Amino acid sequence: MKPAFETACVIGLGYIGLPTAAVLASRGISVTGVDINQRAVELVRKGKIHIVEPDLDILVNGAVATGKLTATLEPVPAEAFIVAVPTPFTDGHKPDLKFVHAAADSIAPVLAKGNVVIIESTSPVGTTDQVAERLAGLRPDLTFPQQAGDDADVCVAYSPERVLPGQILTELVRNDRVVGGMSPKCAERAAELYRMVIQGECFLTTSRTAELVKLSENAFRDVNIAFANELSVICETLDLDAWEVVKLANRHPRVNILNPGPGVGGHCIAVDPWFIVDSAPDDARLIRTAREVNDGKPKHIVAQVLAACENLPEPRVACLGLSYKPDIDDLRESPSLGIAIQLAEELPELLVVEPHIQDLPAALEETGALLIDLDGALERADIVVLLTDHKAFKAVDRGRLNGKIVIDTRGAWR
Ligand code: SAJ
Repeated sequence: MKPAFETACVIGLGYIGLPTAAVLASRGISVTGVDINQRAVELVRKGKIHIVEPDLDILVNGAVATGKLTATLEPVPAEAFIVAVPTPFTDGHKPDLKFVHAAADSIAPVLAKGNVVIIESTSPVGTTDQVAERLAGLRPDLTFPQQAGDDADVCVAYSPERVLPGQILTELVRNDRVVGGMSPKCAERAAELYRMVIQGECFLTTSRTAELVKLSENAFRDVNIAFANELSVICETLDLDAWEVVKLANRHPRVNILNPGPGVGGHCIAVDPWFIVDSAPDDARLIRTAREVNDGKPKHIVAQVLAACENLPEPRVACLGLSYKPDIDDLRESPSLGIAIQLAEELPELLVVEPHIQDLPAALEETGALLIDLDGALERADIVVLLTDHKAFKAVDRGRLNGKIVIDTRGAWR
């Protein structure tokens, strides 16, 4: 029997698009990955990758070697199009959909009757409808779901990715998927594609519901982390150990407080809740406050470190970790990086340890901060600030911290 889909085109070869393209290809679908970044395209063509994610290099290499995965700068005709491009926000925390719109515009010329277009990029409610409007404007020869419902020539759907960086390949296959169609047939067609590759279940709904489901998942986590972060500041005021309070409270059968930290980073949880705030500013009070609490945490840590420096004639501070969470190289929206930059601007000298990068990002490099290895930093520093709980840092022999001021923002050395 002919498979439901034989060809797919994935727009955006980043943390979501590239693993998705590789997984589809590994199931026998002929996949073309598309990116505006020439270097990413060239690397994928050679079976190599431009991001760090466990096992992704092997999967991409295998898919390219079998001829099932290739990469180009422009979309090519395919039965399914998956849009997995970034959705950043502007300075005023407003969603910036320019990449999604550009992706839609780029696939319009190659669309054909019977195709399905799926948006995976995290997007404000109504984005899928907007994409379908753009496509209809560019292709008056085809019908779209807003015009013809289930009878449309092209199906349009929204299905959010929900994979955790560091475990993308496992979660891509195992997680359940919410598949929202602009019509029931659109949802069903999109689900047919995912069923070819995932072991989790597909839950079908409307595109607008699926859009808010995704935003709600990340806003839920953000609110819960904000609770932990607020509690940690309260504990400091009361001179209590926040991690002990959390650990003991979590012995209650219905309590599960998350870990306090230096703030919330990454391109998802620190961004997506603002899309809800933007859609319903008067109603999203808790969601907005959670963002403010989490965004306020780095400033609090900087003040803590500077206060510790005041007691030393020539304080030498080492920041351990720049990535937004452990054992990855992703510095996007990282509170650890923000803290290091602020400290480097305030202090005459700052040592930085980040085993997952070769060079400091420009904003930190400009301050004169020095990237060194863990041993060197522990030898030289009198104040050690643990910002990201990489495995290598957690394994540090506590004896090496004796005599130093330790600011452990993750509770990793308790
Ligand atoms: N963090 C804490 N304390 C915690 C948990 C996390 O401070 O107890 C911090 C982390 O250090 C990090 C930030 O929160 O800076 C976010 O990390 P994360 O591991 O919670 O999530 P992400 O951003 O890597 O991935 C999230 C996931 N969403 C949810 O868990 C609801 C993932 O499933 C999504 O697919 C992803 O966002 C996304 O792409 O939207």
